[in-house]
Amino acid sequence: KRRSWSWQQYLNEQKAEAAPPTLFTQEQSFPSKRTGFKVGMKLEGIDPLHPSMFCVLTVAEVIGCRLRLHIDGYSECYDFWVNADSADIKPAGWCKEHNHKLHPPKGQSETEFDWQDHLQSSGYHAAPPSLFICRSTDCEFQVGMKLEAVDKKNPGLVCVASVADVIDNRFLVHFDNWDDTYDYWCDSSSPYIHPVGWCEEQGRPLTAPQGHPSPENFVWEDYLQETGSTAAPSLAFTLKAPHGFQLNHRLEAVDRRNPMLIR
Ligand code: MLY
Repeated sequence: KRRSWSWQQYLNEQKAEAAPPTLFTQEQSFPSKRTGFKVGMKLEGIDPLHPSMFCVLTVAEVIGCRLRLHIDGYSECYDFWVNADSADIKPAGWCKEHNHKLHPPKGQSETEFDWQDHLQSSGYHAAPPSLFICRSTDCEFQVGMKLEAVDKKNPGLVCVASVADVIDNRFLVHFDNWDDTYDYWCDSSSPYIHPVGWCEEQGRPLTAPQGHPSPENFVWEDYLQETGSTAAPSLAFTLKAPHGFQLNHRLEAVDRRNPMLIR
C-alpha cells in the first residue's frame, strides 16, 4: 500500500526546507488576545530606562496580551509594560547562553547570582521558553561598528554612534562617550540611523563624541583610526526590515483561483 503524501518526505525529496513557523507573525489584537504568561513567572529582559542592561524580571500583572514586569529587588516604580511578543524579553538563562551580562536582583553580586537558587528561594517558576517568540538572527551590524544616529532625546542632533550590542536582528545604538540612558534598540530599517559620511553628504552638522578635543573639526577617517574601529557598511542600512523568508523555502498557501484549497 502506498504511503499517503507527507510534508517530511516531500521536503526530503526536494532537499527543501519548510519556512519556519516564526515567519508567520500573528496579529495580536489587544486586549482580547490571551497569553500564556502568568503572574509570578520569572524571565530576563531589557530595562527600558537602561536599554543596555538585561535584568531579572517577574511578571507582576497580565492584561490581555500585555505584561507588567517587575525588576527583582527594585521598587515597583520601575515596573514597566510590554506586549507578550516583545523582542525585549527572553527566557531565564538566555543571557548566560548568549554571553550577555545579566544585572542581578538588587543586593546580589553578578557572580553569585544563580537562576536555580533564585527560583528555589522565591518559590516561583521560570516562564517556559515556548512563550517567547523566535526571531531571525540576521544582522549585518556588528558590535563596535560606527554610524551616525539621531539622538531620540534630542531629535535635532545627528551624532557619532556605535553598535554596542546585537540581539537577533536588532542592535543597540550607543552615543560615543555618553552614558547608556541615550541608547536605543533598532533594526537596519530604522529611519534614525545613517552610514558614516551621511551628514557631510547632506550638508548637516554632525555632533562629535562628548569630550572630543575639537568637535567642529571632527573627521571620521581620523576617528576610526584612533579608535581602531570600522564604519557600518552602507549596504547594511535597509529600507525595510528583512523578512527572513529565503529562496526555496516551502510553505502552504491558498490557491487564489480556488480559495477553498490550501496547497
Ligand atoms: N544638552 C544635553 C545634550 C545631550 C546630548 C547627548 N547626545 C548627544 C547623546 C546635555 O548636554 O546633557
